[in-house]
Amino acid sequence: ITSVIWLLFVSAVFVYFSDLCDRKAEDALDAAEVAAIRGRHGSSSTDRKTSDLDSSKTGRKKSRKPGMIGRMINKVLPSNPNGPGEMGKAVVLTGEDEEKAKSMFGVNQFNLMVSERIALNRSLPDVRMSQCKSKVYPAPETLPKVSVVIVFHNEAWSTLLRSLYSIINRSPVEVLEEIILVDDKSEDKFEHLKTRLEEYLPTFTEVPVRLFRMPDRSGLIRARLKGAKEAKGDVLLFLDAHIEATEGWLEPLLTRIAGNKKRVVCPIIDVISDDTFEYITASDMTWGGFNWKLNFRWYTAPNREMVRRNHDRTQPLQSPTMAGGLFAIDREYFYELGAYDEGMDVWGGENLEFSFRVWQCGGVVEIVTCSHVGHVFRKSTPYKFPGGTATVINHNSRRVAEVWMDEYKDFFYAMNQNAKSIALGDISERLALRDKLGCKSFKWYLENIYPESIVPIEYKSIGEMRNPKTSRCLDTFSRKNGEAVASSACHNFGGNQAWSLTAKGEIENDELCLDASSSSAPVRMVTCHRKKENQEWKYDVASKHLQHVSLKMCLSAVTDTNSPDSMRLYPCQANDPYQVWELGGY
Ligand code: LR7
Ligand code: MN
Repeated sequence: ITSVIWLLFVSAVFVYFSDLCDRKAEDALDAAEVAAIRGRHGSSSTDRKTSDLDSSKTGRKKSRKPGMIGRMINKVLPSNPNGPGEMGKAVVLTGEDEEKAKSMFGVNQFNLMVSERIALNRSLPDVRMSQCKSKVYPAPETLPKVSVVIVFHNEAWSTLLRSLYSIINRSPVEVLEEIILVDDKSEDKFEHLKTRLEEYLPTFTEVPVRLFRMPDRSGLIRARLKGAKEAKGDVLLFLDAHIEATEGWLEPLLTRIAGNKKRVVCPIIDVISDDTFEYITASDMTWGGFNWKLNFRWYTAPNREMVRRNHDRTQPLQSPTMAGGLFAIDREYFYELGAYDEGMDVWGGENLEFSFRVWQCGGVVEIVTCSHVGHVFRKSTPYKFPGGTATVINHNSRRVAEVWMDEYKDFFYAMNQNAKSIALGDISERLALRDKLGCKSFKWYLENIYPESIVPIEYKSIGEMRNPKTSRCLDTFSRKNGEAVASSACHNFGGNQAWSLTAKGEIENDELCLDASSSSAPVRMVTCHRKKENQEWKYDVASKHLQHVSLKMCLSAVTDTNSPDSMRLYPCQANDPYQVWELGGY
């Protein structure tokens, strides 16, 4: 996420918008226009039993001509080409508004006031590569039908509804079987998600929008399982509840699945600014990876992937992992593969679990670069994690590591010693699934799908690096790329003191490698470049020396008086206790 977030600061357009599209105007429109549509399509809110939230049973008919995009809705919500946020432009508040917006920010962890000013059916630029626009896809009626599944907990009205409008208005009506909403027991104070939502959904006359409610807060994983269970379409398409689909987003995704049902496909996830709601296009050269903590991370895709695609950027990019929130999968294949791990709570981990499972068990994860969907990226979560954030995330990640990662789970635990003490739950069913599907090893996955991983494929040690003389351990102190490495009292918690000596002779902590460029300067931590050079070391088992290969000098735990809080190389000396290093897990 972080690699994309900086884009948010790119060129804000400072325009002042008056109150022409505030909440009140919107509400008035709701009542009048809703009545109009109901009249037109012969259904009314009284047709619907309140106990039955499934609004697809309200006798609505698809009224669009084949091949026609869902413009009907645009007739209902007038479009205002000069309105705030149109064409994906930033909305910047000033004065009192800005103050008020700040005080509301925490409710959703995005700028709710800005979101509410923007039309629910706002226009967006067509951000596709030009060659994508001229591609010809199979006729919509020949494509698999899709059930869109959106789960939400405490979502804002405007972002949820804008998600729906963008999907309906920018998809061929023939392929949309339904949109399934699953309310993961939003809190009562989110009143708009109750009756107001139930009454609004039948106004979507083009596509059934069905609402289900979880009886208890179940987390996004089990909420999605509920949505999937209700779905009738050939393809399941999961989306977060604060997205905006762009022109032509759906056809390329479905076409890939129609060609091979073992493809699990994601759009490019563009950034909708959490502050201005500006639509910012993300790079098509980015793929998904993960770090030792088992956080999903975006990285630049390697050149070999460009070569595989004959340098055609419109060809789908095979990605080691997916972000998790926005993807489509053949419905039968979803179940063949084991759906989701029901033992996972609230948020986190399921995206890596799904990615590993797809690859290890014979499928493919792709980013379809001709499909763009925007997502409101948030810097923190607005809702509670029952059981505690770290506990929940570590629980989920442990399940990923224990079921799918074989010996490489040691990297996760080295980063996260605490995780070991957190309950794992029963994983026997997931292990049986892996067995039943005859899935390949994690090593196979690293070798064949993700050789660029920062989890090294071949390694000699993973654990602390201790100097017994001082009982101090090599420590990153959470410093960043380019900064000096240091040592501190060994604490046995891993994390900043977790290091791996790789078979290539790198000494790495997550994505940073020990790097020495001169015999007089502090040893630094630099993003691993895999070219040996300043990052190649040799460990001598007999002397326990750690020698820098090109400088031919040894790492010493002696405190460098010239630059405290750093470490240096010294001429290698037999029997110097400060040059002795014990590598955990060697
Ligand atoms: O308990 C919950 N119940 C829910 O229904 C917690 C969340 N949710 C809903 C929530 O309302 C939202 O619609 O689940 C969806 C995802 O939660 P977000 O939007 O709060 O989190 P996120 O955008 O950071 O989530 C990313 O990582 C998650 C890990 O579990 C999921 O995989 C999300 O789907 C994923 N989102 C994306 O991939 C969008 C791109 C972000 C990136 C990278
Ligand atoms: Mn999200």
